[in-house]
Amino acid sequence: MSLKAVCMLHGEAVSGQVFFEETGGSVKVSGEVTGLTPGKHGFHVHEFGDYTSGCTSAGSHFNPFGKVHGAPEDEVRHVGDLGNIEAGEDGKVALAITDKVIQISGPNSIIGRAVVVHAGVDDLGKGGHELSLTTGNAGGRLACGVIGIAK
Ligand SMILES: [Cu+2]
Ligand SMILES: [Zn+2]
Repeated sequence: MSLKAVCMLHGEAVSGQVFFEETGGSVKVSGEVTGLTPGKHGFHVHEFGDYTSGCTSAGSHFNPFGKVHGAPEDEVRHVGDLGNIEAGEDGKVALAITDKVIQISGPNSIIGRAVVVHAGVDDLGKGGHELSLTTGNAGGRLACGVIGIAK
């Protein structure tokens, strides 16, 4: 049996649907994001599934172990660090991510938290900017949504 979660992304120009499926120690992320500018955009799970003041209320990257920001493949990363998604000329991304750190059930569960898509590129902690080790300096929040249990 696999566990499933879903997140509807809402923003001014950007929208999307994100599906999560956990099987055998990894989570497959699929779905689509549209309305982006072509190129890379930071893509993270943030701490709070809270939209009271828009995407700002989602807080920081989901980081239950107090680590620094990194790339998805790094040993040291936030649980929520899913790196970048890359939009084509049509502004669309077909999501195809497999991650071994986020979980649908367990200590790294992302249920009730938020997905945020950023205006800029996540430098994966390596940009040398003062924000590199906290946010990847990925800029503003274009769209977000709360992650829920899917049927
Ligand atoms: Cu983010
Ligand atoms: Zn991070």
